[in-house]
Amino acid sequence: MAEGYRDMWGSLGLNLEAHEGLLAVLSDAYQNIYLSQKNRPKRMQYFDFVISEVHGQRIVELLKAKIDGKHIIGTFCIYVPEELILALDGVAIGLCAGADVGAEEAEKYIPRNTCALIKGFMGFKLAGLCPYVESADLIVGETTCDGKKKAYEMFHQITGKVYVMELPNKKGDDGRALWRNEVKRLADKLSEVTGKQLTVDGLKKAATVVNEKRKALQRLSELRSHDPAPISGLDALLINQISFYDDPIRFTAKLNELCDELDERVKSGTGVAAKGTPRVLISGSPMAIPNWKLHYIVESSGGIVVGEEACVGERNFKDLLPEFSSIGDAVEKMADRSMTVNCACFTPNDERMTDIETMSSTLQAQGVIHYALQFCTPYLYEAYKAKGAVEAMGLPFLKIETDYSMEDMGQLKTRVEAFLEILKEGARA
Ligand code: BJ8
Repeated sequence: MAEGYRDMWGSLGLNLEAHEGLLAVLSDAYQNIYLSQKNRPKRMQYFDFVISEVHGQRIVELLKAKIDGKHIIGTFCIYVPEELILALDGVAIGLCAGADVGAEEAEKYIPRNTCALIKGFMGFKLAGLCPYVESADLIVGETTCDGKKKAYEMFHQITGKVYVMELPNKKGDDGRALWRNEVKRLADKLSEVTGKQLTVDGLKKAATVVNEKRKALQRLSELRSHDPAPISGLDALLINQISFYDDPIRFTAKLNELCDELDERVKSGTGVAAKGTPRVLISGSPMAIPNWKLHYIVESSGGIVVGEEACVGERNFKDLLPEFSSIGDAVEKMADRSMTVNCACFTPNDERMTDIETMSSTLQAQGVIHYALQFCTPYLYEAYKAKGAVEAMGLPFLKIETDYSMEDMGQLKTRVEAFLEILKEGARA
């Protein structure tokens, strides 16, 4: 891929040598983690192709969209309504990073005890490795955890492109009113950047595109409830990660084709792992691309991941945007829809416990692994309540705190293997 895109990467100001090194490492990791899986659905080929071109063809498409008058809007949080961006002729791109890159550079701006996700997006930019940040016309941040809201100050200093939305800490009426106003403020900001005005028609078209994407992701999620599982957790995670980058209409069509194949697998009892393989729900911090670490450990240790109670996962698609009749109504409904995302940055956040319970039973999970990035205070705190909720259902619970490095792989694998043994014993009893 590299030769054909060198000029484009150079024009975006990437560090060409470091960037080629990164692509080579990622390609090896993908080969070892993804392409070595047995019995994958054929239609995963499309998603393999998207990954192979994630810094190539997709960036060509974004730059072409800019020439055609569209604007690229980067986001870090699913609270930012994607419909609003599309309705104002924008292209929405998720910017979270899931690799341990540029940490030394990042630590010149942010404290060492910052989570890997924040260090990752700062590091990617500072090391000259992120064509998405370079292509973006506007980057929308939000006041979620302390780390993110302070990092955005630095990120704005570095990129000059950051706009921050104020997210409430509580979900009551005052919080809802604040957030509705923030969504309205974002609409004004996007209009200013794109030079376009909101229309009810434009909003309806955008709502259809994003709701269809959510429905396809819901369909995938439902298919994972079958035993044997028709698709690996690794592949399902990858699809969820790609949903933040790919063209939404094409993505939805390709995902529905894959789901048709999975329907056939379910009918014929074909799985990626044998019936009775221990089934695990993962709950916690988001796993940005290319963070495949925990799924890989679980699935290379004899288990299968059947769902993610996470923002790269169920929280992103579980609720559709309802119908609306005017621009004001649409803005309120978009704001209210995102308020159903049960992020640990809220207090209290007991609805997340209900989500974990519901997903565990719908997906027939036999145990829950709580995953939090090191230094992610909100999710590390909520692990305590999650343990109580999961154990009250009679299911085993494992708490994992890790980062993007590979140093603790051996130790994590030992803990996960022991956890899977408990699930097997539970199934035998
Ligand atoms: S709605 S989870 S996408 S804020 S891992 S940066 S919380 S210290 S990402 Fe998130 Fe929106 Fe919430 Fe979802 Fe902070 Fe934790 Fe780091 Fe995190």
